[in-house]
Amino acid sequence: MGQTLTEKILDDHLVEGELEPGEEIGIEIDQVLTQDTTGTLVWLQFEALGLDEVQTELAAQYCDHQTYQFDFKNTDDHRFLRSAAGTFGAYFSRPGNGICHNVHRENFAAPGKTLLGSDSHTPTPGGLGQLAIGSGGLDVAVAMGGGAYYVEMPEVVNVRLEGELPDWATAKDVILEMLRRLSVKGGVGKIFEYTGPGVESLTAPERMTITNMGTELGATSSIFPSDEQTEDYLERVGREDAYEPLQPDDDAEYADEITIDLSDLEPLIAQPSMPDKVVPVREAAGEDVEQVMIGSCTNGGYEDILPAAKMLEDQTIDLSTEMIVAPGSKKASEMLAREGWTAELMAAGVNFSEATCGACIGIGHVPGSDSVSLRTFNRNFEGRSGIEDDNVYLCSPEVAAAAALEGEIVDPRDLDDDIEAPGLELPDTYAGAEEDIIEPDEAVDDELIKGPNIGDVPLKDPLDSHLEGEALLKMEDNITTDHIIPATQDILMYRSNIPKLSEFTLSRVDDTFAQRSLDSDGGFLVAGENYGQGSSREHAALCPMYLGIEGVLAQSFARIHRANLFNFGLLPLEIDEDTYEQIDQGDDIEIVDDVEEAVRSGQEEFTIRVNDDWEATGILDASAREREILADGGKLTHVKQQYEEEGGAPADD
Ligand code: MIC
Ligand code: SF4
Repeated sequence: MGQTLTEKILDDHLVEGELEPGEEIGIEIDQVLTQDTTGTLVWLQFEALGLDEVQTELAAQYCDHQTYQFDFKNTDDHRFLRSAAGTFGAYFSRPGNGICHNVHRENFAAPGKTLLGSDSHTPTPGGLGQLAIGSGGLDVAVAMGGGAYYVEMPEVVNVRLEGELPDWATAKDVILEMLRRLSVKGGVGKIFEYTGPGVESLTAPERMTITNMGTELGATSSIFPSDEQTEDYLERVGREDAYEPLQPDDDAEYADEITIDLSDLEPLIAQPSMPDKVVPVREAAGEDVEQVMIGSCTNGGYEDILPAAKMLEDQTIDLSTEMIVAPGSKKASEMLAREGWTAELMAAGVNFSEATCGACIGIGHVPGSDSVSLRTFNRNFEGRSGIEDDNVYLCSPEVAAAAALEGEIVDPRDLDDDIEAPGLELPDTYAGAEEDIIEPDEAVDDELIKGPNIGDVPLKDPLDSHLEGEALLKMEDNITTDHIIPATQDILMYRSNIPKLSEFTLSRVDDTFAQRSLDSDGGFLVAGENYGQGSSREHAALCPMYLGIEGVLAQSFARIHRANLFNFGLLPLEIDEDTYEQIDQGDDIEIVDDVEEAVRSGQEEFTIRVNDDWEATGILDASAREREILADGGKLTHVKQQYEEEGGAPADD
């Protein structure tokens, strides 16, 4: 039987398990990436594991999320990261050089390689035929030390593309269409593999807009074949040697198939406040727009900003609208500046930011109260922009530029005839910002530099036999990691200081939660479906652990967050809808079984006694490896024990 492209790459990297959907597999990781807001913990854990040198082919440390350095704590984090990259042997991309996914795709991404990154949008270079997966930082640290990465073998779904995009429809509309059809939960446990005759019409950057935002489907990853378009892009970024043609076999078998006819697509928009609330732009037309932003790892590339610049050339944006461009990489920024496009945009009334994530997580350019912000980003979770009741819409750069011109949401097909569809144009060569990546052998530092805000990673005791405590918080479906640990400026600066950061845990849901948790002796979280969707930040498990939370009872879990719960020793039990409905906040929860023994022995059903009155079942669906991690009190302790047993060998199980 033929293989899918995913299976081919996994087969090449398989160190444990079988490629059966639902089975846990261990794979070898070729490249890792990390960024400034997850990276400090990655390196602190790398250090705590006693590792002293990067073992993967390549490791890259980016400084991209908080580059305005509002506080010395951010600057200290960046200095620590530079020192860690120098000490342990990683590339270091300087603050302001751009968003990890953009800079990685320009400089390092390669077809056929595996990439693990402590950022949920790590799947971006799937658009170049790389198998790239997002994970918590501890998994990245272990992989960087030479250990395998463990993941549930996903179902591989064939997304068959037919036709070609018409004028004004873009790659963003392809992924918005996927979200419209499948929802933010539709990709859990899946890899989307794009095939079919429509694939060849999409350039590599367009493909990477699609694979980037596949994360919003909850997917493990998304991937395109590596073909002439891949080769063309790699030539333009000056890395033709990295090219390797890769296709699925003709008789590959997929778990499911979805067909999208590109020629049927039209401009789409995700309405506030979920990326899957997608409608045709014409349905949202007429809404006043106060702020327009082009940028992010989804649509912040040179190829994304150029169409908007062409639309705005010799035009002026509406007087009631502010427009900001935040390029995804400094290279893109430098190229646009050298070609004169920055000046064109400025003349039209647009402002430029440095290349950063920034506004995507509410750092700078926070929308005004009761106003609409239209962004080319990938997430519009409520409050993520930095104001609680925000109205953020997600769309393509073309739709964003159209709104800036008109001051309201408008389908660009309804603009005056003198604004032509700009189409997509790649530069002959991507050149610029060559000095902003420090290679491991040019490292500035060879020892760790820790400022006063950089603490240790707290450890948890091994799992208890008896777990009991209050249901401290009951939450609804689709709780995001932005709810659990927000990434806004006031909070982000404590990413390396867990005791302080944990004070903000779930504050956006209930600001009494952290104190109540500390005051109670243990306790549980209760949630609906898809708990922990969104970011990879392991702080969303680590901080509840620090506050004494024992476990989470949820109808279902998002993939990365579920892994993070195991990594930090929190018991994730699945409950059914009836149980969810019946448990109230404040109820007393007791896990009746001998928990440690049951976890280690492979028991799946756990008895939950509520208020000493009624009982329900919680399911622990976990591999033997995950069970050991949980019972040992988390992965850091577990892996350390293994290293000791193996005489310090840098390897996972
Ligand atoms: C995000 O888009 O939410 C982030 C900020 O990039 C996160 C990483 C983080 O929390 O540091 C992600 O996507 O994993
Ligand atoms: Fe940065 Fe936003 Fe992309 Fe996350 S989604 S990496 S915050 S640009």
